[in-house]
Amino acid sequence: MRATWDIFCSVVDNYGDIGVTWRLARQLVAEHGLAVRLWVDDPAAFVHLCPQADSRLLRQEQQGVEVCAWAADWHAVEPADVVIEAFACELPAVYIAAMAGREQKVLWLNLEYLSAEDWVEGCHGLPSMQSNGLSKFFFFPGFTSGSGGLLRERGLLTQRRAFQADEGAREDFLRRLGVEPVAGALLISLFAYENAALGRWLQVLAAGPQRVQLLVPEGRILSSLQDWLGGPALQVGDTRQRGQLHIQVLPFIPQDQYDRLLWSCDFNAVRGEDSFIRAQWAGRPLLWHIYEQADHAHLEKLDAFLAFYKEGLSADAQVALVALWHAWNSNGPIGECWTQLLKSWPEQTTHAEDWCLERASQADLAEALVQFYLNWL
Ligand code: TRH
Repeated sequence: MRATWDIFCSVVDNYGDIGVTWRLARQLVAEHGLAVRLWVDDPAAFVHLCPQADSRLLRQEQQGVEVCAWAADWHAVEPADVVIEAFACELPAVYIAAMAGREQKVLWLNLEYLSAEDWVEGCHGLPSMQSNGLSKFFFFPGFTSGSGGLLRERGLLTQRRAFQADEGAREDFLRRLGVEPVAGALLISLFAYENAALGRWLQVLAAGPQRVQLLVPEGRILSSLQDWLGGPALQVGDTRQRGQLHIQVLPFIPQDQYDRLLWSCDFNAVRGEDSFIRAQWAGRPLLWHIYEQADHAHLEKLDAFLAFYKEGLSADAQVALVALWHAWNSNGPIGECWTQLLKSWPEQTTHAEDWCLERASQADLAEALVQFYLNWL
């Protein structure tokens, strides 16, 4: 009998919650042969990531995963062997009661947000006793072997390298997206929240010595882009040129295609959690727009990652990297910081690939979850 897994996803905002859980669910099915139900409380957000899905269906199978609507009026179901509440979402009370009453014991996990902070290793895997006698375990993704690891599908890096080694594949992919490559241009993808620093970066790119092609999937950053460009409201497919800078607005594309976009670009600006990890697997220099938290807690998270990521870079390259990421996340002088970063470009590029390979030597998150379950049994 295949072990059954229930993953609960409450979409708070944006696409990170559903992006992570949908990716994890597919991997547990494809690589570990598990029977997985993904409970989503916002079917429209799911359809955004999986356009072939139907948001009206209460249950549907997508890529081997049983995707279920997590409706407010919960109907009793038999709990699975393993239950994951993603990002501390609150499970239906009836379901929790059924978990406690189940003859065969249930492993209950809270999959936490990603952080490179030191305390993660100490908290990863800890149980917390609940009032009904069940234990809930905290499972922390992370960048070190003492954490739960990062989502990474088997063969991902092999596919990525083959794609990057094949210039024709890259051009075909971009053309299918409606992108005509600009000869000799540095290709940049931009996925971010609204960011007042954007205009200062674009100003420098427009006036810079090299052509730049900027691809912007539809999303929150478009309003900042619009502010800088002025003129009529931007639509998917629109292109604009300012000096050396060629801009194109792309549609929001399926996750697999988004990977290919990241693999195609020389530099990726990403955000949140999942796109941040995918950019690391792309092996190219990146810029992270971290999800803002109360009391600037996100800035500590940003620095914890930077402290780790910058290791191995020369002193000048470290300074340039940190300054750029700070400027992007704190409305700083990103134009000057970009110019500085370009001075260590070859080093930044090599470093991105080295970082990726090092992280890929750890167990991935799905594998770590399965192993945790087997150890717990
Ligand atoms: O959407 P996000 O900002 O999600 C955030 C973060 O997860 C954050 O930690 C969390 O607290 C908050 O949500 C609630 O960024 P993220 O995590 O990168 O998720 C975006 C998803 O969208 C990711 O799976 C990649 C995917 N994507 C596509 O599939 N196609 C696209 O064209 C683009 C731009 C993204």
